Amino acid sequence: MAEPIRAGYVALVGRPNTGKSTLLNYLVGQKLSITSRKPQTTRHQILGIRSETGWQAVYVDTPGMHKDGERAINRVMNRAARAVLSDVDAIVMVVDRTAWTDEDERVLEQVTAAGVPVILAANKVDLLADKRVLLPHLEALSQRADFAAIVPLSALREHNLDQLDAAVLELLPAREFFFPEDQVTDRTERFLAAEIVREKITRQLGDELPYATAVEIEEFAEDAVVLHISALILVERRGQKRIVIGEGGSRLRAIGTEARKDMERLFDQKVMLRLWVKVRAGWSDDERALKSLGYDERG
Ligand SMILES: Nc1nc2c(ncn2[C@@H]2O[C@H](COP(=O)(O)OP(=O)(O)OP(=O)(O)O)[C@@H](O)[C@H]2O)c(=O)[nH]1
Ligand SMILES: [Mg+2]
Repeated sequence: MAEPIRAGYVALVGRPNTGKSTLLNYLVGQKLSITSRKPQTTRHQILGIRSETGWQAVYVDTPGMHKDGERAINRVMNRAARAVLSDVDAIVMVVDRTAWTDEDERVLEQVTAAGVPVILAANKVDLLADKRVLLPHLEALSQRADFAAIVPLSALREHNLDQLDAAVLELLPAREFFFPEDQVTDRTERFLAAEIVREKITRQLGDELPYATAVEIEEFAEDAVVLHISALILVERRGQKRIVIGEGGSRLRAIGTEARKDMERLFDQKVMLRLWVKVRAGWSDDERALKSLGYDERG
């Protein structure tokens, strides 16, 4: 008898910076979700859809859950991560190697409260100097909750990802596909373009401009030869605008060059990218302004 078709939603959750988005990108084989070494890179929930013969896993990348709920943007981001938990068929909780922090503990509380099977992924094992610490640590982790599986892996080096696949597949219910086989995300190309610009800002300027920028796409139009994209970079203060533009416009050019290359790869097309920088004071502390920029629970 033929195996039944399986499909399900799988949330990737964890505290900031554990590698959730890196993992999503490798799972779907495309760079959909932006990543950086700065915590709180992901602000929006994004789906990465993986379709194989007989099964479809709809991965949900979420903003890292963290303790500091003071600013509006942080509250909105925590809410987004929590809201998804009860609606999925499985959860992959991502932790960083052998560390176990208060934030991990809080994530675990939320995750177990959701009543959904949880796979624990111990990511970044490539960075472990002494691999012998891993086994006793994984054993200790298994005491913390009733995990469906515990998988040590490296999203960056693509180690042990098949073991994660196998654990996820076990938890997918027998069900028809949710999305057409060729669809890889729920997000528009405009959204992906804005995120690429934000990634380059975060990577190039993260230390100077933590979380103070947002990106809006003002034009996204295709002619016979090239895709024209104009993006507006919003910052909170004039000094930040100067930093984003840089000496004689050099920083903005570097951001633009990197972003354009990624866009050309993702959209498989030549891209003409224009960037603008504008000050919009207090945008990240005002929940209403965030909503108008698309930062609500749904993203
Ligand atoms: N060495 C190593 N680095 C990794 C691995 N996975 C992710 N990273 C790095 O860890 C950093 C954070 O990765 P992200 O994927 O942005 O982490 P995240 O959990 O999505 O972070 P937030 O969206 O901020 O919650 C980046 O610099 C990644 O390159 C891994 O397996 N090994
Ligand atoms: Mg992320």
